Amino acid sequence: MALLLPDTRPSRMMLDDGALVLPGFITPEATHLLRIIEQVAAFAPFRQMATPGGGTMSAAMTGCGAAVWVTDHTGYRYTSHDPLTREPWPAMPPLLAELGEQAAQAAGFTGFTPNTALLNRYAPGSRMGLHQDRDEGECSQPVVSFSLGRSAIFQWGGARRTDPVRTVILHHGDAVVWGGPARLFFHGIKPLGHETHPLTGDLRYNITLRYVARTTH
Ligand code: MD6
Ligand code: FE
Repeated sequence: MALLLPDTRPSRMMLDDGALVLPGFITPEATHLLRIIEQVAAFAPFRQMATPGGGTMSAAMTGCGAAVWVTDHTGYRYTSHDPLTREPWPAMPPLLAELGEQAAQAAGFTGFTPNTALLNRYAPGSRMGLHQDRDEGECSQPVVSFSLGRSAIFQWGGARRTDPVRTVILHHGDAVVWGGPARLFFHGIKPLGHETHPLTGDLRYNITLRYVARTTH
């Protein structure tokens, strides 16, 4: 019963200059965040999006805020409307933006004003290949990520795809923040195993908060 063990990890783990894990940072708000995910998904359902290469994303995605990252056979972009429902994406819940700002602050980034939250849902076997977050049209603000439910193995590389990759386990309640010199570093998620979490069963959710400056309809 992992939940009954005290969390003895340090309150911050540096990955690189500008990148760190804040273990347990959002644990007190975890059930609230899971409820927010449910509410967003009721309007903008999770879906496995097509990729330009002809495949589909392994994780199911949705989001909220002024714009949300989408992919289809034509490429990646941020849209103001959900291509599935043709409605505007659900508004950013104030708690999400506040927690994002607090996590960024704890990591030394002041003035983070997230206007998009991407929600990822991982089932057993779901993964996210090594990638950079670089469709935002600006890099001055950090990315803040919250992990909920099942744990996952996070891969942390460097500025080049071929740089050595380290692994870190991200648990329910953990936040990761990166920006500054690490803002465009490669990272990914290894295929999820089959254990279960008391709150989410065999699923893992990830919320990434960003500031996006470049948006289409
Ligand atoms: C995930 N996250 O943790 C995938 N990107 O499920 C990301 O790709 C990610 O966690 C940018 C910043 C934080 C992240
Ligand atoms: Fe990413």
